[in-house]
Amino acid sequence: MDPLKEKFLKKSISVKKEIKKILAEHGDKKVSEVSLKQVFGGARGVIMMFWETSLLDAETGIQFRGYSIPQLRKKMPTGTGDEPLPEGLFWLMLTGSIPTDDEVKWLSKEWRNRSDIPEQTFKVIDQFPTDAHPMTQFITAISSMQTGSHFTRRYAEGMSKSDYWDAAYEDSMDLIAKLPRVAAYIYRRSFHNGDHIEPSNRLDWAANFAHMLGVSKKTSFKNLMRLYMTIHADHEGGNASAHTMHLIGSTLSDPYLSFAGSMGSLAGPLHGLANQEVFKWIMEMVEKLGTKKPTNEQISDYVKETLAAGKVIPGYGHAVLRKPDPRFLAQKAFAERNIKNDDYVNIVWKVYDVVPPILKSLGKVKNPWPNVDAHSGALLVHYGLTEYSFYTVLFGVSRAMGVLAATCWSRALGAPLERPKSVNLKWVKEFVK
Ligand code: CMX
Repeated sequence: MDPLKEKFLKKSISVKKEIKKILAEHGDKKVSEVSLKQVFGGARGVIMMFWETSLLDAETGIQFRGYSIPQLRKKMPTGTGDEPLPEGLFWLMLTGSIPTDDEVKWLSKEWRNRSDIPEQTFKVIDQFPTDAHPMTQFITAISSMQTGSHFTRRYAEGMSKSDYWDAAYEDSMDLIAKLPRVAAYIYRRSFHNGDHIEPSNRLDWAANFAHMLGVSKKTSFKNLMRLYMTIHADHEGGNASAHTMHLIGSTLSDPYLSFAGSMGSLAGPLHGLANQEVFKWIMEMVEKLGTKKPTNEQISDYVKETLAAGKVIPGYGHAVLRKPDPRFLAQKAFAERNIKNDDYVNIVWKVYDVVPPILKSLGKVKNPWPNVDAHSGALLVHYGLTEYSFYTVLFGVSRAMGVLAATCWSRALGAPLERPKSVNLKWVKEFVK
């Protein structure tokens, strides 16, 4: 058994025992009461799911197994770069422990070994017009790789419930290993005339992805990809892409099909597609104003026009967070360390000054602060990745690690079919009487 699988098995057996005991003693305790407003309001704040890999606090932001992003930047192996390696985060999410340098090196190699793409996947992608949205190509490519699912094959062969975790682990490792190449293939065919770049057989997972994208040879671009892939990976279980993964996986649909569904959620503009929308919105502002150096007053007018047109300010607000997103702040700190005097980075920082007071003044926006999507576009454009319709695919490659680690946990803990209750208007009227 491989070292990560062995550690995960040991950890999941002890967690399963602990949960069994807690449920036996406290299973009937109430964790939340649901108001009618929450029934109509997207179930905000309703606790109804177990998600072991990360926990989101409204004030302090995301914690991966108890570690904040600044703590991860200090404690996680960085390999040959100076940002945490996503391999380390995946290890942490599965086992609860920060891996050693050697463990992370093993995982980089393991993912390289599993990264071959089935021939049909390239053919399927090639059937799309090159201007098909990259997320459409990505979701289809993920489904096309499902023919290699261990989970589906073993289920058909009569796999025991006690082995679900093992098959989910194998699929998760394969899928994560393959995604950067698939994503880079989509990028190069859509925006670089199909001039593809072969993977390296020595780079870590995120650096290899940076290499295959081929937009910049700078070491700091590889570091950006390491940071980007780490901070976008997981945001507890209730966000739309994670929840979709959890829901589909609970039917024992395999990790490939669950992940394809999860990416459909990520492709919505209120969720992951917001990173595309942010940059589109900034480009339109620059074009309208005729300058890449707008004043705060000009930005303020543009923000007010956007709101007056009945649109949201992309990259701002959050369903749970009530402070600037630490993932935004981590990207800002990266720009401060690595990028000097970039017009688009400067615009993002000015927008950060201008937007919160305006959103606060509306009196209805619960969180006027930037979320993860407000910054990434300006960093990517700096390195030459200007095609913003691709940005959500980057988010998706990273998100795979969180939702697949959580899927391994769900299968190991025997998570049942998810089936909350819905009601109709007749029920509501009788209830309020
Ligand atoms: N700009 C303008 N209005 C906003 C706003 C924003 N950025 N954020 C919230 N509001 C509005 C809502 O549209 C809602 O208005 P109505 O009552 O008229 O419908 C009101 O403020 C209350 O909303 P809320 O409770 O503060 O926010 P929600 O939990 O309902 O929604 C979110 C959260 C993220 C969908 C919302 O803030 C938004 O639309 N933001 C812009 C899109 C975005 O950046 N999404 C990315 C989120 C991070 C991610 O998943 O990647």
